[in-house]
Amino acid sequence: MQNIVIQAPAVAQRRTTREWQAADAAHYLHPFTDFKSLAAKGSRIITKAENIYLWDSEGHKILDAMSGLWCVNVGYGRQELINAATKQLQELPFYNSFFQTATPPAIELAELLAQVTPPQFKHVFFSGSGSEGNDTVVRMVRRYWDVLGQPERTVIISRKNAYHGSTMAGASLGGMSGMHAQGGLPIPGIAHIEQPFWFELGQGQSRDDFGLKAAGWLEAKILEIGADKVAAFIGEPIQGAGGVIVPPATYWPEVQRICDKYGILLVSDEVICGFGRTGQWFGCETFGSKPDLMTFAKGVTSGYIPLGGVMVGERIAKVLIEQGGEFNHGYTYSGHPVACAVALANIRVIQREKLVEKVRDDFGPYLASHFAELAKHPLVGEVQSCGLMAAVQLVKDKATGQTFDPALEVGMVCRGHCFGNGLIMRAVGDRMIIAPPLVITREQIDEMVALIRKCLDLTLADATRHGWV
Ligand code: PXG
Repeated sequence: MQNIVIQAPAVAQRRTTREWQAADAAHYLHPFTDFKSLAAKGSRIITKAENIYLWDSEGHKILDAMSGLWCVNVGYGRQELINAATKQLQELPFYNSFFQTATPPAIELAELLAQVTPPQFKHVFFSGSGSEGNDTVVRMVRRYWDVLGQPERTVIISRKNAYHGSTMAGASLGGMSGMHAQGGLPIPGIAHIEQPFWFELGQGQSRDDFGLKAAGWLEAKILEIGADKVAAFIGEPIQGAGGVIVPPATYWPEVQRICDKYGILLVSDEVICGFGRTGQWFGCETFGSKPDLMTFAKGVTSGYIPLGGVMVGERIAKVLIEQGGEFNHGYTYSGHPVACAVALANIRVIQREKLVEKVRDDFGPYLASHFAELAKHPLVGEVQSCGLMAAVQLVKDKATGQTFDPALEVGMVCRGHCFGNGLIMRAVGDRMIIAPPLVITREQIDEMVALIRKCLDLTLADATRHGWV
């Protein structure tokens, strides 16, 4: 990929930007969006993509440092994935896996997933998305305990500021207060503990001490509820949507020890961390836990087509298979043949191009060294990175770590500069985050970091002008 000039693929411009925006505002309700304010402003219309770049309807080229939405791991425009979809659409565009039937791509993908996931996983349950995967998790862990004759074990412990999706169960597991405030959430039987966010909750302690303390909140919650009522603990290895919160190294091994001590199931939500993002195939391998269930989505198909699911560890699979009888759960698109065919092609690309190893040995450390330099910027309070996900925390006072008044929305100011300068970077409050495609080159990392630095400079100039710093 080195030194290749990336061209925009040709796309016929069917309408002008204004026409797209007008039709969008008239008919399309976007996810997580203030409908009225977007209609007034107009959406940015993305029309094409290649490698790590997007183009909008005005012809602007944009470096997509968010991999679409944490998913386009192998980059845009990969012919193998396109061919796999085309071939499968021609051969068998759909058949279900309900009534004692299956399709070859779903079977082959189940087999391949058993190979690339940690050894405790031999079985998979497919869904259409990460949210549906986590709905499956809730039903499956409760069913497991029921079959074992412990139906009172229903409570699932999660964390504040976690993101596990937007369905009723997914949003309940998640710890986003804005989501709980709408639609009568969380559903019963979900409890939340504090997150392992050192910058916010742990300053004054070493990261390692804080990691043990944060894991201790799990034990305290188990004791408060009663271990005989707790079914499982669920967490993202690194909280993604919460702001790329990389936990201290001590955190996950201690969580594992606590789950083992009380016999509680451990669920690793790998929707973002899976398929190479952290420099191992799955985030639990980077952080040293041995989950019983693993939710996946996004990177399994590099987002080319929707697919999600749950890897089911042998501890649970054995009980459900041998003693469980019928599991009354499933989706029309569980094991969708086209999605599974694309996933197979995607995983083979990741294997053949050794993307996981490259993230671990090359791109991850290279990105980390660049981010260590960004840490010197006057607006930056801390940087965090792991593999190809990273965060920059913006602060008012670098010396004391004092944060900005959230009402100033400094993160959004910075995000505005990114948008204006050809870079897609997310703002979570005042935490600026990235998760670029795993095919990014060193040259492209240089380009991305130069853009980030420029946008930090522009944000600092704004903050200085307004008297915020
Ligand atoms: N678990 C995790 C860890 C996720 O990040 C889901 C589950 C739900 O997946 P689906 O496929 O149902 O969306 C996710 C999704 C953001 C953002 O703003 C993150 C996600 C989705 C939308 C926005 O960072 N993650």
